[in-house]
Amino acid sequence: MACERVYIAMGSNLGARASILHDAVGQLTRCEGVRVLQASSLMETQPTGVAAGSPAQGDYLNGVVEIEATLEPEALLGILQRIETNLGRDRAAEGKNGARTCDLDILLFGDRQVDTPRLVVPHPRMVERDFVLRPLVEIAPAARNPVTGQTAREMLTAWEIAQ
Ligand code: PH2
Ligand code: MG
Ligand code: MG
Repeated sequence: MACERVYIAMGSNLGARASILHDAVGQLTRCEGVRVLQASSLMETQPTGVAAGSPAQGDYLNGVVEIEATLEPEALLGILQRIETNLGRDRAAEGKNGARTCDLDILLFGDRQVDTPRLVVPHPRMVERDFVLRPLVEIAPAARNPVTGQTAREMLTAWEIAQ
């Protein structure tokens, strides 16, 4: 199976955020079929998309990890969900956009496009999220979205113009 360059967004706004995210990278390092290449710095960001009337949430730490993967996207998704669970994530309890100990989302998977009920790649909301684009630009400004043709740098510039 081919080797793909993959970017994964990380977020945490519950518990010991920095050590949880470092632990997530450590667990990725030990996964077969995954080679961690680099990780961005962690950025403190305000939670977005919190539904009106739902409990207040703490700020997130967000970052992006670059890996090489010799796995299929769905297999990598399974690994990421297992790491989230290992790090205390309880999807059943948290609700949509609720606070979470660890969220790991596939942003880009080489030039692959995936659209299944479980997984959509490139991540459809990455262009709206500066908490994803800023750390991505830090480590991979030239990473390209195969659907739009935009680089990470161009996506962040477009986000900034739209504000
Ligand atoms: N993740 C969300 C919803 N809102 N806001 C910030 N600042 N950071 C996140 O990682 C984040 C969010 C859904 O996964
Ligand atoms: Mg997620
Ligand atoms: Mg997410």
